[in-house]
Amino acid sequence: MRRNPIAWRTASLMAAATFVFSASPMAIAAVPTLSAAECFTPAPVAAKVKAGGATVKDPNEVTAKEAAAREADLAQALKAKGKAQVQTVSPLAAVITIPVVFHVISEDGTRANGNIPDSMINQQITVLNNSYAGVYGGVATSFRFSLQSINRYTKPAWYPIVYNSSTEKAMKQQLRQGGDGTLNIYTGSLSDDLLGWATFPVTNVTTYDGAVILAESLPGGTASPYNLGDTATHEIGHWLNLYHTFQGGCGGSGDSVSDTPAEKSAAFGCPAGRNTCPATGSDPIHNYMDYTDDSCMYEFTAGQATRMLNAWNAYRI
Ligand SMILES: [Ca+2]
Ligand SMILES: [Ca+2]
Ligand SMILES: [Ca+2]
Ligand SMILES: [Zn+2]
Repeated sequence: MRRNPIAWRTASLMAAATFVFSASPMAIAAVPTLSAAECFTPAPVAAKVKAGGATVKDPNEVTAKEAAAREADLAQALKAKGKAQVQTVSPLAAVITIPVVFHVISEDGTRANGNIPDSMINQQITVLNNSYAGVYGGVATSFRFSLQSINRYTKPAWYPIVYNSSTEKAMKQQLRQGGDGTLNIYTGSLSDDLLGWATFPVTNVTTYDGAVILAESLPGGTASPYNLGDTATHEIGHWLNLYHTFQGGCGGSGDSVSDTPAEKSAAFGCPAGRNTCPATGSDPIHNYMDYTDDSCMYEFTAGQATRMLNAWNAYRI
């Protein structure tokens, strides 16, 4: 990805600091391979960045080791619940409606500083329902979304929301609602040029669980070309256990989904015909789990739908 060199220098310093003082993604990457029996997976975080955006460390990067540990954990968690691995999804037979709680964080109550209107949130829910139903393209997944409440907070100390900060953790601890299958979404201005980040599902869901989304990326927002609501679509894909389409690059098991062609690196904009790996198929630039513009991404695959349903069965019910 492209980075502003000055911003990247600052970000590198921040990365060094977080490595020392907190459980940063770098620290997580250093965790040795976990056996399935240990049944423990750290809660890594996945994100989406703007083209040219700097980031502390691309938080989406999961090492091959960690991906392998997570696969073993998924199989173990399904077994522990006495559930069989689903091979294909019949969406009409398995519609799961996810309760959604919105937390709108604002610095001072103005739209410019986070206080987005209800209309943007309602449109976001519509976009989520359409994207996960395959209305814009791709397959229909099992998932639909139901808005439970919109909670507003004017609190300068929480603004902007700083990725992996003690403030973010404390805020979520105070605000998170519902059980393992309740989707808590936090909106605001974000650190590190990030569009959003989300937690992957784990056996023991904590108060850190949820998705953080740039407020102006919601439909009708100002974050063009990322203002059609697909940052939320993407982050919720992570919340349901999907990796980026470019996870692992051209080699290995990639994103652990067989029907998404391997992709060497994130795609930005909408590069038609991009083909960065020798494996069959052009890069999946229209997939919600790439980094392309919102107008360019419009599909999930059958393999992703199956992966999400298995993760739901393993971790969120
Ligand atoms: Ca794949
Ligand atoms: Ca290819
Ligand atoms: Ca789209
Ligand atoms: Zn991501």
